[in-house]
Amino acid sequence: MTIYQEIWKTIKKYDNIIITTHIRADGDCVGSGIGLREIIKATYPEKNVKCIHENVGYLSFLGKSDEATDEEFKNALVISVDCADIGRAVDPRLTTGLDLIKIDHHPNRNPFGRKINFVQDEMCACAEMIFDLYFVNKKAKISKLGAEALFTGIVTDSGRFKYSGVTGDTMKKIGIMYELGIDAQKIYVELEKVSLDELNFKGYVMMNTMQTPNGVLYVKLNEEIRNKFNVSYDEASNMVNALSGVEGHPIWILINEFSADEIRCRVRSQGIVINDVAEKFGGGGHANASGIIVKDYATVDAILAALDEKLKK
Ligand SMILES: [Mn+2]
Repeated sequence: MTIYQEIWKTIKKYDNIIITTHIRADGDCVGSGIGLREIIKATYPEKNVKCIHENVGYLSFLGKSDEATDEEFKNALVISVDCADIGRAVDPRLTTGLDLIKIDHHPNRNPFGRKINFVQDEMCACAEMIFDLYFVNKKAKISKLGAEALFTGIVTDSGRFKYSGVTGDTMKKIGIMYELGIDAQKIYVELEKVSLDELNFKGYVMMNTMQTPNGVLYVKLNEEIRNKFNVSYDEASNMVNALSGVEGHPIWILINEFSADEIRCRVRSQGIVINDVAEKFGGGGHANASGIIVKDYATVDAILAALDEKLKK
């Protein structure tokens, strides 16, 4: 039996299914969650399927999170999507269900699924895996919302199809989504909306970007700056992309002080592996996109020094 058949067999067995995502929601976790819910609902209309996710402004076009009681969790099959580590799960009740399946595309260091841990870390988005789950099952159906949710997951996690995880297969799946009637133009408009505050904030980030001796670009943000431009912590973190593509600066890092003793670093690179540095400092992620949470600026300086070492030639 393939892993897909195993997952479908498990889904078939349960009347109640709750899908959970990860904290600090992004397009892929919400897109994967809603996509999977829509697939199961369209395929088995009699089942009660919910998706629990954080409600994020720029993803509101996909709909609000469902709600589930403790009792509902206890009587449900729980499927976690796009969540590498159980500590990052959006709802701690995911372990209280009748069974727990993990579906994810990050390195599988924490296989918290009970029997099924379906992990493909070469995939550019978890939504691509969810699409496969739909596509391999000839009896499976999907709604337009489901296809749009999966499209959103792939578009956001692949940086608009620019990252290395994108393959011919990815694009074939996108082609099928277009055939399913998705309104891609509407989705791009939704994803790319910015407020005037965000525009001004982007200007601040660009003007205040600094570099280490060998050219690692970095910018430091804190609550005072976020408040000045009226942007949320997550909106500020997403600004890491504003530092990308600068010629001769293949590593960049956004340092975002979450609270007095919690400084979160988003490290990105082009062509240089940086998750080894992230792991050394207790973080992790992909080869070119990692995150690290530290307690003080002395550690931030050590991270900058370690990344700077990579550019020393
Ligand atoms: Mn993802």
